[in-house]
Order: sequence, then C-alpha cells, then structure tokens
Amino acid sequence: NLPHVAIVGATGAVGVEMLLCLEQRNFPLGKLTLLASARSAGKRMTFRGEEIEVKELTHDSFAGIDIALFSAGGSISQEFAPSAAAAGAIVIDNSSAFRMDPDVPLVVPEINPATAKNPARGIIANPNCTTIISLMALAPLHEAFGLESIIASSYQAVSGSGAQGIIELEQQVAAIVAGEEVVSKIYPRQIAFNVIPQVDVFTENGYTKEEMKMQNEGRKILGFPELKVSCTCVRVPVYRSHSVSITAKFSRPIDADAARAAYAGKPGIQVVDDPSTKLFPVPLDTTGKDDCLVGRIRKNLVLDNALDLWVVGDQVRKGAALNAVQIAEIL
Ligand code: 2RA
Repeated sequence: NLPHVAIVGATGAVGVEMLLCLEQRNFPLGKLTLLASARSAGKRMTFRGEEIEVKELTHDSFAGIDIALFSAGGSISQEFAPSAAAAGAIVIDNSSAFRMDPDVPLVVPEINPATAKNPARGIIANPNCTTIISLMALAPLHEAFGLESIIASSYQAVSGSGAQGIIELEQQVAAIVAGEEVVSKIYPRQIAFNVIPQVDVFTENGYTKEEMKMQNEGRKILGFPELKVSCTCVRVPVYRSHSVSITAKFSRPIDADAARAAYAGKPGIQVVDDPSTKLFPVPLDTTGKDDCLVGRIRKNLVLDNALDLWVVGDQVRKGAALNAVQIAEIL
C-alpha cells in the first residue's frame, strides 16, 4: 500500500515546487492531501492530471497521513508538526523550527541519509537553503581533504522570502522603468538594482540568524562540531537561485585539479568551470534544475591548504522542495 502524503503550505513557493518534484520524480504515493491557511483553502491544484482542492490546515488534518511535508513558516510548524507526528505521520519540515533539536535529524540526502531513519520525534528537518547549496559543494571535499573552516559570502535570490519576495522585485523594477515611486515592504531597502547585506534578523554577535545557520547547521549535518564558519549573507535581485562564494580551509593539501577529481561521480553536484571559455555557474543556469553547479575552483592566495570556489543552486528546489522530497524517498 502506497503512502498517503500531505503538503502543508501547498500554495506557497516551496509547496508548489514540492508538488512539482513529487510529480516529476514519480514519487510512489497512494493519495495526496494539500493543506494551507483558511485564506488559501478552496484553491485547486493539479497533480498527475487530477485537480485537488486545497483544504484548511487544522490539528485534525493528519489522520491516515504517512508523510507530511511542511513549508508554511516556523510558527505553523511549531504548532502543527507535533499533531501530525502524534497522528502517526513522519514530518519533513522545511522551516527552521526544529533544525537544532537534538532529537530531530537535519538531512541532506547526498551527505547524511542514514540519520533520516526512524526519527525519534517523528520529525525530520530540512536544512536552510544556503546551507544545503554550500554543503553540496563542500561535502565531497570534506570527505577527501578534511574541512576545517569556511569563510563565505552568499548572493541570495528573492524567492528565499517566498512569493512576496519575487513580487516585490518585479513591482520595483516595473516602478523604476515607469518612473514611479518604489515601495519596499519586505526588505529594509530597495532590492531592485541593489544588494542588501541582511538576511533574517541580527543576533547579539553582529551576525544574522541566516549567517549563523551556515555554522550551526553545517556542524550538525557534517557531524563535525569543531567546524569554523564565518558567513555574510546578502540579498540580491535574482529570482530563484542562491550563489555562494566560499573560501574553504582543509587539514590536508588541496588544489583545483584534486578538488575537481573529488567531485567526479558525486550526485547532485556538477563542475562547470572553464574560465578560458567563460564557463562558470550563474543563477540562470540552475533555476528549475535539480543539481548544484560549482566553478571558479582555485587555490586560495592567502591561506595554506585552502580553496576558493563558487557554487550556485536553485534555493526553491534543491534548497528546499527537492531536498525534502528526496528525504521522503529515503523513507
Ligand atoms: C532566505 N534562506 O533566503 C532564507 C529562507 N529561505 O530568505
């Protein structure tokens, strides 16, 4: 008997992509239930040629559900994930609500798949998109050369703020072209033709929550509490893919050729790197695609045993929806 799957937050940017991934990957499911806020209930979405009506999320929505994919924000996950688990579902939560809970596995299927088995609380957490995309490029190198530290700057798409982020960028560009007033609702400054060095709120050490996720989640996923990370997360006027510029220091000597060799055969990551032909990854290459792309691989000029690289990935897909569906495939 095939599993009954639910998507919580089905009408959001990630929820829509989860449905697409389930369909495109021909996920073996018997029934699909779509859940969202009262505001979205009643909408109809298409899955495998069949129209499905979105139902309002309640604590009683999970009877008979085997796997519940959540992507409706941290507070919805905090409130409803325990009810879903209590009803017998395994929850795969895309929010940050449970990621650092010691009883909740934090999983990137290409890196630590075994941790997804038999989750103690019936909840598995999907890591932050910037962390997933960065680790897709770093995990193969960690395995071969022993990662010690990461210094990174991210260039994050507006889709990271959900559908509203995309709308804000579009509306601002249109206003500028029309010579009209530019309105910023979800960002502290204008995002069109600008970059904003703030993603999520600032914490007491001067880093934002988003920047600390790279360290905290990276340590947990790699099972490596000593990993050192310093990160600057920047919002850029790009629709869907995040890019990350990384300086990684290793305990063993490394060079570009050795790094390229370490990627050979690794799933989910492809090397796109030939500066002589202007070949390097850009956000437009990865949008809508499964794989992350890594390029600009070169020895760092300041630190020993260090490598600089540039990795790009679709933050809605591999950064969220696809990673969650791949965890469901493990189950
Ligand atoms: C962002 N990584 O880009 C966060 C959440 N998706 O806003």
